[in-house]
Amino acid sequence: MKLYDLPGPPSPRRIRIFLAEKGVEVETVPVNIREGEHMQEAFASKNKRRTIPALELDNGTVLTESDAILRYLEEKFPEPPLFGTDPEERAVVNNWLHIIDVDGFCAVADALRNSISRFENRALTGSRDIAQIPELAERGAKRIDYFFEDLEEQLNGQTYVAGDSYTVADICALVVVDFAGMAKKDIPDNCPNIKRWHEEVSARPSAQA
Ligand SMILES: N[C@@H](CCC(=O)N[C@@H](CS)C(=O)NCC(=O)O)C(=O)O
Repeated sequence: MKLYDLPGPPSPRRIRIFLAEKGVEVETVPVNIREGEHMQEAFASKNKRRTIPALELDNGTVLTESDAILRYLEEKFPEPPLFGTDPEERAVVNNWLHIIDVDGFCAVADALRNSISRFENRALTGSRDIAQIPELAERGAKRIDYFFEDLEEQLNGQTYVAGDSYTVADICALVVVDFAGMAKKDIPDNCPNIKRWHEEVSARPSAQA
């Protein structure tokens, strides 16, 4: 198994934290997306979507989406369970993974990629050139506020995003909250639950991955 990876960007970090929580080491291949290495044939022939992370399995299959990679790794390395331990907990984890991705990750990506000059004509990841839309950056920033509001409410009275156990929902939420910081959206002062939770999950050794 090989993980195409780079320290810094949010999506590969989800996989590294997950692997660290599992105590599993995987061969990694750095792909420097800042220098356009993902557009070169060596990587593009492996992943035509030209994004990281990508996980190349031992049978040659290449998984290109973080969600699929995380679910594959959970099946391969079931201990400790990170997707919940019963149908109800799994359902809440899955529910929140969707919210974190759509309301959190996509909001931050819209805010950043539609405003920063480095992403001019690269407003979406992938092989296509796509123009920035400044209004989407504005809307993204507003959606980050709403995401914080919803996460704050979810963490009220419970330790972790999906309940009393640390799960992949905490990993993905941590990555999104730190990603929001890159868009200059820090945890708002009126979100004590997120602040308490963020301190706790950031203190786990896996958060350094
Ligand atoms: N669908 C992918 C998207 C991953 C993604 O957005 N990766 C970014 C880094 S965080 C990337 O590869 N960007 C390349 C680019 O900006 O062209 C997933 O969820 O795993």
